[in-house]
Amino acid sequence: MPTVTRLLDDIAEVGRDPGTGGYTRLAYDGPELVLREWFVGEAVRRGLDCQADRNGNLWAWQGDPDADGPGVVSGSHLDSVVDGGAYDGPLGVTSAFAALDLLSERGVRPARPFGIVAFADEEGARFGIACAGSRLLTGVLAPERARTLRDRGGTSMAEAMRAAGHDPSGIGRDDEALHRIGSYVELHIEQGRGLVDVGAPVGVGTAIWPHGRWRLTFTGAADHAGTTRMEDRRDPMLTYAMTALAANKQARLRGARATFGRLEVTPNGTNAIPSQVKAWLDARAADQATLDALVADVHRQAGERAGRDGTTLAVEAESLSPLVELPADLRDRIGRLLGDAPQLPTGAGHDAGILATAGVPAAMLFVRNPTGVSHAPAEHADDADCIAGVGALARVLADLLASPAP
Ligand code: HGY
Ligand code: MN
Ligand code: MN
Repeated sequence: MPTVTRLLDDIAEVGRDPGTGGYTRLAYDGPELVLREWFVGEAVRRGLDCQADRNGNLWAWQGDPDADGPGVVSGSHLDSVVDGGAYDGPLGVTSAFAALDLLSERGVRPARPFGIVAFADEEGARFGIACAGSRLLTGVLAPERARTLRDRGGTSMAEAMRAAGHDPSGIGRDDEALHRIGSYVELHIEQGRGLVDVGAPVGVGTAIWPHGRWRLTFTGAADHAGTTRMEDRRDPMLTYAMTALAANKQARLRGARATFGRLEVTPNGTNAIPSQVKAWLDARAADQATLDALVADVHRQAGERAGRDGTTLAVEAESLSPLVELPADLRDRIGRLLGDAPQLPTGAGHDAGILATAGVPAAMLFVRNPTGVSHAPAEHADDADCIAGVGALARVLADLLASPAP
């Protein structure tokens, strides 16, 4: 069995819901901690120096980037969304291990250190901030804000890190860890149908759409579902519902994306008009101006509707990611290596985008996803395409590792 397939098989039951077939591997929670141990085991098996940095990101090094200069790094993340797929994140980590094995089998002797990384809390599914580990590493997420983020059960990120054996007091920008990264290549299952549509197993990333998460709080008046006349209500669920319809229409008009996937209704009773509805908007677009206009329009229309419904609206931006143009020189160097591999943007956020924004030469490789489905149990990549992805990654890494650190 090919290495990447075997490695994915090794972790296939970790955090898997037998009912849905989906995976829930939230940062510093049970299943994700099992995957962290798996990562360390695979690193030790290959004689790599494995340790977590102050932000909970896991690194496995061949060679010493502190002594021998910045290395080449590949990897992704091990955490998932709730009830997500098997490939989003783990395909990048398993492919990095498999590519290292391939290079070793071929007798490739790297001229510089090689690192494999599993970034912490990329999905932000537990604490709400996407790419929390790489944002802390690069200093774009303030340590105090991160420490006080809480999950739905009220556990803070600091408490969760401490319970997992990581000291949260030291989180924050880590220049030493950043300096070790000469270049970063992340392989990821494509979250879309771009490669399917062009019939290619592997593609090269060009850009990551700007995107963000906004928390909308609609407040009204709790009351009886049966005795309160419709005209007497101040129902926040109504204002939310009209906002969701408006967001859908405005996104369609702009070729953008708007999603309300998460609600918190208070008191969440069947026979009571809610007092409050919290709704999280995930909005994305191909460029910043379109995204800004979309979000402004949704905010404006939600406010107008609240005025008509006698409710109030508060909007808070929770996590913002600007457009990332992945560095053209590295992208084109990889393009030349991979010949006719198509180049395409993505609407999904990635740690590669956070690193690129921090000035690290970062690149992405995408592996074909036959249905395009992601963040759902149906997410899938064919073995043959995963193997093609490892081959492409190995080719890229061999080229980058051949030249000594600058
Ligand atoms: O939400 C995203 O775009 C990514 O999967 N974290
Ligand atoms: Mn994801
Ligand atoms: Mn991902």
